[in-house]
Amino acid sequence: MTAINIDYNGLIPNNVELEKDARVQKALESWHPGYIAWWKEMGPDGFQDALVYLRTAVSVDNQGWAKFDYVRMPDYRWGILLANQEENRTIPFGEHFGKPAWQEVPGEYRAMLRRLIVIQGDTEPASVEQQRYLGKTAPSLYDLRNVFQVNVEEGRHLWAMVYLLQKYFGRDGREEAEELLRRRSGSQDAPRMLGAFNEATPDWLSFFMFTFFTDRDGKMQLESLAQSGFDPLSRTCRFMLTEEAHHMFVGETGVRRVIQRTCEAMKAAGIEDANDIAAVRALGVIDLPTLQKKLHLHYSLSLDLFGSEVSTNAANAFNSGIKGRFRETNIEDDHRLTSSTYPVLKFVDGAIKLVDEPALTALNMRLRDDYIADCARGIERWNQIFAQTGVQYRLELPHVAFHRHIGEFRDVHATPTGILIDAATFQREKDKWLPSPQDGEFIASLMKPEREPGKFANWISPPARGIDNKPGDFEYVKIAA
Ligand code: BYC
Ligand code: FE
Ligand code: FE
Repeated sequence: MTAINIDYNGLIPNNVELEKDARVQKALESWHPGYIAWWKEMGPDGFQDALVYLRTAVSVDNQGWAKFDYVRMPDYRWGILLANQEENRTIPFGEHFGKPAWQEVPGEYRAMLRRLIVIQGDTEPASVEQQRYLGKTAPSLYDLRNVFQVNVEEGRHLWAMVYLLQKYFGRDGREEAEELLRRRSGSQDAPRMLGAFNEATPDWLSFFMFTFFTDRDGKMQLESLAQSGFDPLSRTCRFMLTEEAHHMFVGETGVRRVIQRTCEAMKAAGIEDANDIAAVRALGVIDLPTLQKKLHLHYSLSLDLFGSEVSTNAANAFNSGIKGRFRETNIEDDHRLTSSTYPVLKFVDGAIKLVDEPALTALNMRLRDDYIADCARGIERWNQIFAQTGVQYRLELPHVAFHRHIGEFRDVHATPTGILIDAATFQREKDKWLPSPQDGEFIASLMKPEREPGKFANWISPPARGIDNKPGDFEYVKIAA
């Protein structure tokens, strides 16, 4: 392994020997002011002068990954950090299987690679934009610090993709880097590229669901790109994945703490029926059916991020060695998929059926299946809380045909259990399945900031332990006077 320490001396911290590459260094330094301007305009609203107890990478190996310190967000050291280069790495799949991994962009795949890097890059600032107003209503300083940690790291993920564009794609790479700062989540004229990244994140329950479900799509896509035969992409994704784990931790434990608090409040008040929404809401906690509706929403939006079940884009990306499968190197097969098939859930003759498709074109479906299995494990961990607290309830993932806008099921309507219904029925029933305006108003009414160290809003439990093992009343954010 060739390990290079992170150089924190220049404007842009990095472990890619940027100082030896004047052209790229100059390109990144001239992109930097635009990035800071974007951060100030579209990053967290307020709090830019607050001291936030943030984690910064000091090395990319497993020991000593992180250093914690109080930082003002605009002073966060956004850097270019690649996982160490694996010696003699070979392309792990596709028609070039077994050949040495590429250190430069293969000319014939340039357009495809650029497109995937741009799509990946576009999601990162989009999520920061979506989370822009959450600071105002954070249920504790602990949670406030966590959303800011997620935000600075998503900002760094943008840097990771922009580095690849600037270093390997010349003038059009520079243009794409500018466009990444120009598009805006939810904008009419210049929206972000993928659907889920133009949706609102109106409250903290949405934020936790987003980091559980949508950041988990990020994990799956980054795992696939970490397999890439284009080695710089693989290395940068491998390091991003170590940050991604924290984002999913925030989501999983966030929802867990909401469930915990609701169950405890129900028990204390002697409420047995989780569907007695009025009684539960009167306790100032989030009722479980509303939680289930938020889950339906964020899960279905995240499923759309896998693209069409059957996709020639996906087949081409795999065949050419650009984008692999989830944990490709652990799979035991020929890694070429030229003759195998994969079962795909399709809409055929008015019914939902499993149909065998060529494995190469079914790669989006396969990744989505891996994603669903990963989600389901998380849901089961949440469901254990009901057993532990003695509340009769279960959270469920809805059927993949429910509430979809991309792929096989985009033109049909289905219930959360997968029964096909007509548009009028869906319209009539949808407030039972997805958050209604009234649900939104109720949740919004709970979103009152709690800024005293060690205190938490009534609707959420404290975390099991502090960040960096800090005590319960630690002041994670020092809000400037
Ligand atoms: N919305 O063959 P198809 C993350 C377009 S999240 C709008 O079905 P393909 C993060 C598609 O672009 C991870 N358009 O799909 C999480 C294509 O358009 P063109 C982000 C969509 O290409 C939280 C057409 O439909 N990374 O990191 O096989 C916080 C037909 O496409 C959508 C990646 O996604 C959609 N949902 O697969 C922060 C990895 N879906 O080209 C960050 C890179 C499809 O015909 N991206 N379309 O105009 C990819 O690998 C693929 O582009 C996709 C789509 C999986 C997204
Ligand atoms: Fe990210
Ligand atoms: Fe993330």
